[in-house]
Amino acid sequence: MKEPKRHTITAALPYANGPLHLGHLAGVYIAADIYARFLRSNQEDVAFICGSDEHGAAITLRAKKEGKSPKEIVDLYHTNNKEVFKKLGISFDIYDRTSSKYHHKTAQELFLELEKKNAFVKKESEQYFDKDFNQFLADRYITGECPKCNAANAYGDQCEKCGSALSPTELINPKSTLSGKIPELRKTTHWYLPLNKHEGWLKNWINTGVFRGKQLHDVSKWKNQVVGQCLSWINAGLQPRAITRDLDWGVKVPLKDGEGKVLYVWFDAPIGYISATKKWAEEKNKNWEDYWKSEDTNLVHFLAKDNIVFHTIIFPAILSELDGYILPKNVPANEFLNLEGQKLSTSKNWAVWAEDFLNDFPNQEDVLRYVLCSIAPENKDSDFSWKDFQARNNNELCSIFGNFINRALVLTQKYYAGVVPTLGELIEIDQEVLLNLEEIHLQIEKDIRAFKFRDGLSNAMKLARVGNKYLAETEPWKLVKTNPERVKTIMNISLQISANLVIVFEPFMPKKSLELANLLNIEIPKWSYCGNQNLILEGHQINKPNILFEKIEDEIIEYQINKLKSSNKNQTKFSPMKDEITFDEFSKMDIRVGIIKAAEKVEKADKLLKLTVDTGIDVRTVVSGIAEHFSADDVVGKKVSVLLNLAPRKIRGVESQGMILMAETEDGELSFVAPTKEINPGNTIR
Ligand code: B3M
Ligand code: ZN
Repeated sequence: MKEPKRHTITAALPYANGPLHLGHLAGVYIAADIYARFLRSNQEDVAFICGSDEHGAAITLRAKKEGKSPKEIVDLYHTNNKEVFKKLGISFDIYDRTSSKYHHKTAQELFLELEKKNAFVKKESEQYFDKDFNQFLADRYITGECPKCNAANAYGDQCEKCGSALSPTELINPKSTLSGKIPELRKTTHWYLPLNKHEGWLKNWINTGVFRGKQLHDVSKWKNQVVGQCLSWINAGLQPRAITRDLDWGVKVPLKDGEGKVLYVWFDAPIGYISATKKWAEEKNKNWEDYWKSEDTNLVHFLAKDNIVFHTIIFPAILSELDGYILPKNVPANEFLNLEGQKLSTSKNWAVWAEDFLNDFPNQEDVLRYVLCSIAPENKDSDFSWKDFQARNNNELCSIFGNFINRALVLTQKYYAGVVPTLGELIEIDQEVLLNLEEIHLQIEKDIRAFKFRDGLSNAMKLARVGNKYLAETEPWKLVKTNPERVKTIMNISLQISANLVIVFEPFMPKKSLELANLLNIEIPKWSYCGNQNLILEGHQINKPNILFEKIEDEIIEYQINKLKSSNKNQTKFSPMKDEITFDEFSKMDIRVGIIKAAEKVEKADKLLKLTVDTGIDVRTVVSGIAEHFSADDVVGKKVSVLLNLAPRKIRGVESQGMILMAETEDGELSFVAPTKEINPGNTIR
């Protein structure tokens, strides 16, 4: 297969229902941007497409919560998110929006084209309806008990606790989120995409890359988890999927009998890629069809794992029914980014918001890009922590990359007033370094083309390391008096490495790359110059040195950690409330004040203490898992609360008769629970 030189790169359209956080960036946008930037640097033809997804329940729910209209919500977040992407250097060719007239028109045209081709089936079904609000309920407007894990408050389309995909009628005890009442089932008619009919070719295409007899892509280049997810959907059997909804916010169904209905958000949103491309092409005087209908165009969708099925099954099914459209060449979906060891959650405010980062760390966007790419959840979930962020900045960007550049620039300034010295005779160490220069960039290119951006970045960093080590080993500052010719060669080579770093870092850290190019007084060279040993000519004047990266102090990091913890809406800090019990159930427990008379460690059990407890009515043995917090001596004489009527249990061969109640902090510290005034053992606690 010949590699095409034209690329349509899409990044999932973020819902315009809230601000962007680090999870979005690490999951989708940084990876997509690196890919797009690399290809542009390699002078390939790129359309990098994104925009706001402005339909669906995500938007209307948010509007309702804030007492605003959906339009007000999408206007606000569309503008904000667009700005944030720009500040982060995400180089979309167009950042469009799906509420635009242009998109509505495109989506309606494609719907009609499909309708004409009989790509849909129309079906009547029963759906939940809220009588008080006189409307059908979108999946997200219905909550109830999850039939799979029994969590309360699962949504009509998904349980957030166990991740199962659901349909509203599966929920146990469904409730309308509008009126809070039990919704009723009513008949309604919708257009369905009969995915069952597409099952065969989809399965074959995903397994082999072959569609209509043509080898479209190399399956071995798809991520395992993406193929795995697709196949598990397909193997479970594809069902017809409704692509219209009874709603008034969205793209209207352009048919008489479609009144009061709109296109399902997951039908119109991917079409948003197409309408955005059309609009961009119009503005740039290009032919949009080159980007969607030409077989030598690479269509690549970047997104997070919860969007895989829409881009590998539903959208391809739609594309396959339309005239001449290509299918995605790859869908390099990422997994999720966690935050400080916990699942990111916008509702619980357990998130680092991109806008906050930009305000708190001015001019350090690229540090964020660097860190998020280094830890990107490419093949499994990964974790962002502030301490790691600091360490990567201080120990990698400052101590290696920054240190090398600074030495190269300062010494050139000092010895030659900033004029690039002549390259003299090369010795082994020079040749080795120059060889590295050539090899590393080829590796980076390979990594990026394989969507292994973490590896690519780590190899770019390797080049900085090579430079840093080269200067540390050759020690030009020691040779300058004794062997000035040798120093010229060393400095020339160091500057060639620096110029190469401009190129290889451009996709990853575009602003730093530009800053470095400015320091070297060069334009950012195209990728094809990578590996070149004569990027900066002898006699060229470079600019005054300036620090490229600054250390981040502990206080700054502490501040961020505290900010995160204090804005967190607690839910994640404490275990969730247990299921309700009756008073009778509670009063079955016999809890009393007791006093610990003696204590000893349980043999071969680090956590256990064997306590002798005077309960007022008897003296008994209780085994307690507190040995990591208290020594035997600490606890003798302590007043405690004891659950007396807990069935005896053998713990490590010792029979425990009851349980000592302990309070536990979120950091796992333990404290006895005891009366605050003198109360004798045997008295009850209720
Ligand atoms: N709006 C993003 C999400 O699920 C969704 C992507 C649409 S891409 C066509 O958060
Ligand atoms: Zn569940």
